[in-house]
Formats: sequence, structure tokens, C-alpha cells
Amino acid sequence: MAEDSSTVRVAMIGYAFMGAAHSQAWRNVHRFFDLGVTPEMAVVVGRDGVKAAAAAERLGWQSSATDWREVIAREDIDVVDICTPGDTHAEIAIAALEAGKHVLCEKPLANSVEEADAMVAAAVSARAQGARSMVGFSYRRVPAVALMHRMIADGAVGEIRHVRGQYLQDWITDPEFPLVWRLRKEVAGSGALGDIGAHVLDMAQFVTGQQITGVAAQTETFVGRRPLPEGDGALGAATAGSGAQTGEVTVDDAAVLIARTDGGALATFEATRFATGRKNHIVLEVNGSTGSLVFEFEDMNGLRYYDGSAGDRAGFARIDVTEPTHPYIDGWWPPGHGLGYEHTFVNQARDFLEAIATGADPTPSFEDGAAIQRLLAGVERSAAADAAWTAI
Ligand code: SOE
Repeated sequence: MAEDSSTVRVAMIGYAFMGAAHSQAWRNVHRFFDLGVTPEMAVVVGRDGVKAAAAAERLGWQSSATDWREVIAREDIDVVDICTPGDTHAEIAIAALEAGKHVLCEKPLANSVEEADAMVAAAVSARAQGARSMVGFSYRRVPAVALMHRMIADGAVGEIRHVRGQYLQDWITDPEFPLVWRLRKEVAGSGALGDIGAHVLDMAQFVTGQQITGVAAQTETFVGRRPLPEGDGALGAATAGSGAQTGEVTVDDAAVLIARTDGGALATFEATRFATGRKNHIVLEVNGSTGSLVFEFEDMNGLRYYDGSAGDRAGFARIDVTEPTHPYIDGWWPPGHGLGYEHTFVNQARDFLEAIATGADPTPSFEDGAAIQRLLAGVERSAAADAAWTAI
């Protein structure tokens, strides 16, 4: 533990897109929220020493390292923040938890149900020693999504009948886009399904408080082979190799599914990287017996609400989710100014640090992450059986 217990020293493993998003959260969280603890950005870890040192400089870390095992063993490290591809989550998280560190792990939790279960076991043991663990489903920290959760819990839409979720991107519609790590099963675990489908499935279960109990699904890989990348293959920064060499895409490009929940609702979801023109298009709609709520990420500071009790004045009204009484807003700007994608990571860091300071267990827990892993595996089982109905 750091000398001063009100300081938590953080080690972040990985420094690409999520590493950059998490770094700006660690830089800012205590400057906007009154927390019992202050994060210190002690060390960023990456396999390439030169690139890790450059990342430390650019992202604001005190130092850099190349051996995560050595960093996790350090007495002066309190938090391990895992921002690496899914194939390393289990090994790093289990080692960190066994070393008594608090662990924040990017989504999806793991690349398999078996790995997720092992991570849950380590989290349960570590919890008994006071170590906190959380998985980074960051969209739960969009104020409008947190408000949707609160309104549904308060009965604002009545009994839930339908849930409809979309997460649409288009960054690999060009067949010449290279074979980056997100397109290789041995590294990413799955494709659009686990990368963005996991988000919208978690959002749906979070806002409704219901669990998906069965699915029927189809997946598709539209482009089966791609040029091998030059460079580190980071999302968006990848360039196709100069040679004509190609490699097999071993993950889904898209997944579509229908589902039932334990609350008796019917649901439909799609996650794709081939929705040409859709850059990061997330829509979550819940229809209930007395009303509906719709969240759209492209209007992330708004939430549309149809209040069926309004009689002939009923209509979809847009709630401006920027009031201090709305989730997270009390730490930010006056009404009407709004937040961006990056603020969801600050809100996430705030909840994680608050849990550490108060000794509470943050959500989503590793158990919540493992539940999503089971759901992803069920979708893949159904798709492999030509959309056979599959219990989760
Ligand atoms: C790529 O699809 C990605 O970066 C996801 O990995 C993130 O979780 C999502 O927030 C944005 O898109």
C-alpha cells in the first residue's frame, strides 16, 4: 500500500485506445469528484520498452515498465488497471488479485467462460482480503444510461415487454483493412460479438435489471482474409503490410440475435462492424406496459421518454440529462453543457475509487462479467447450430 493510505498508486497494463481513455480518467477523476482516495499514475506497462516510455510521457505516467509480473509484485502498487487484449486478462487479473491488488479489467472480462470463472474465483478470494474488482463496461457510466436504469427501477415504463439493442460500427468494411488483433480469435476471443455486442448486452441487462435466459443467433464473417498488418495493429492506426501476404479472419464480423429475459421480455440485438456509415452507433430501447425509454449514443446527453400516463399529451419527450440531480452530473458542468465519451471513463474511475475508499464492492463485478461471457458463449453455440434456441 502507498505510504499515505489516501493515495492509491495505479499500474496500467496496456496503452492503446483503452489505455489512453483510462489514462485521462486517472488524470482527472480526483479533480472533478470528491473522493476518499487520490490516484497516483505510477507506471504504465507495455511489451515494447521504447513505446511504453513514450506512452508514459504522452499519457502522464510517472514511469514505464515491460514486465507486468514484476510490477504486480511491487509493494507500492495498489491498483492494477488491465487495458490489454482479452487473451491476457485472466492471467494478469488472477495474479494481481492474488497479490492483493484492486483490479479494474477492460471488457469483455475474458476470452472464454472457463477463464471468466477462474477470474471470479480469484475475485471472491481477494474480496475477503479487501481487494476490489470491477469490469469496464463503461457505457453504464453514461449519465443517460444510468438514469434509464433508475427510471425503470422506479417503474417509469411499467412491466417490460421488449428490449432492443444495436451497436453498429463500420471500421472494417474495407477488405484491405489489415488483420489487426481484434480480428484474431486467439487474441480477441470473438469479433463484433465480444467487442461491442458485450457492451449492448450488458447495458440491456443493467437498465432492465433482468438477465437473458435464452437466445437464437446468427453470426457472419463477411471478409474471410485480410492483408497482414505492419506496426502494432492498434485499432485505427493499423496499416496493411507491403507484401501480398494475407491471413484468415477467425472471428465474427457481425452477430444478430433474439432473446428472452427472466422477466418475461422479448429482446433483439445486433452488433456489427459492417454497418457502413455507422461509426459508433448505439441504440437501446425498452418498451414497457406504460411507457418506453430510448437511449442513443449519438445524443448521449439526452434520453427519450414516452410516458403513457400522459393521455393525449403523450409523446416521446427528450430528457436533457445534464441536471445535478442526474447520475454523475454533480461532478461536471452546469445544466445544458453535456459530457462526452471520455467522461464515461472518468465516471467509471470515480465509482471504482469510491468503492476502494468505502470498502464496498463495485459493479459491474467479475460475476457480472462472467455472466456476459456465458451469454457470448451461448450466442456462439446457437450460431454454430444454425440459430437453434440455446439456454444461457
Ligand atoms: C472498438 O470496437 C471499440 O474501441 C470497443 O473496443 C470499445 O469498448 C468501444 O467503447 C468503442 O469501440
